[in-house]
Amino acid sequence: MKKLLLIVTALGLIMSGASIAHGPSDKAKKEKKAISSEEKPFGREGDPKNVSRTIKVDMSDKMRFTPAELTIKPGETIRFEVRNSGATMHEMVLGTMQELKEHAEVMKKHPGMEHDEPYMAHVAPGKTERIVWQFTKPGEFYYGCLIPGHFEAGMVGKVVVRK
Ligand SMILES: [Cu+2]
Repeated sequence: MKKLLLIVTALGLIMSGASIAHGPSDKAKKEKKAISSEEKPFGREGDPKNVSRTIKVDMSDKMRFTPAELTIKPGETIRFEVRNSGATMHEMVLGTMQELKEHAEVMKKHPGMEHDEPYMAHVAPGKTERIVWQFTKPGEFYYGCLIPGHFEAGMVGKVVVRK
């Protein structure tokens, strides 16, 4: 009798768990995570299921990215594992040189500005964040840290996309 009660209780738990999993909050979460189809000059948000390779990038208080130059084939989806080995905040923002320069100007005027896009990672000291990006077209693109003063100090790297 005691055993049966346990089974019934366990079943109840499983069923309530299942109903939570299909609730609206879960659906909303999934929608938020949907991969953006927006095509930028330097590519588009990548699907984590189609990652071609992982590239580790380190950011330091010397205002440098390591590595500072990458060669990628058109169509490759890259998972960037972006580590901040410094003691201050850094970020990796992908873009064209013009976009990064414009963005850096905006950041200077609004240092506390909050922004989040699939082509950027804000990384706290000692932490690692990820970007999954597909480079769809050949060209020369860049990644910069747009925290005021960092880009100007040379915190920028180059991505060459070519066959
Ligand atoms: Cu920085």
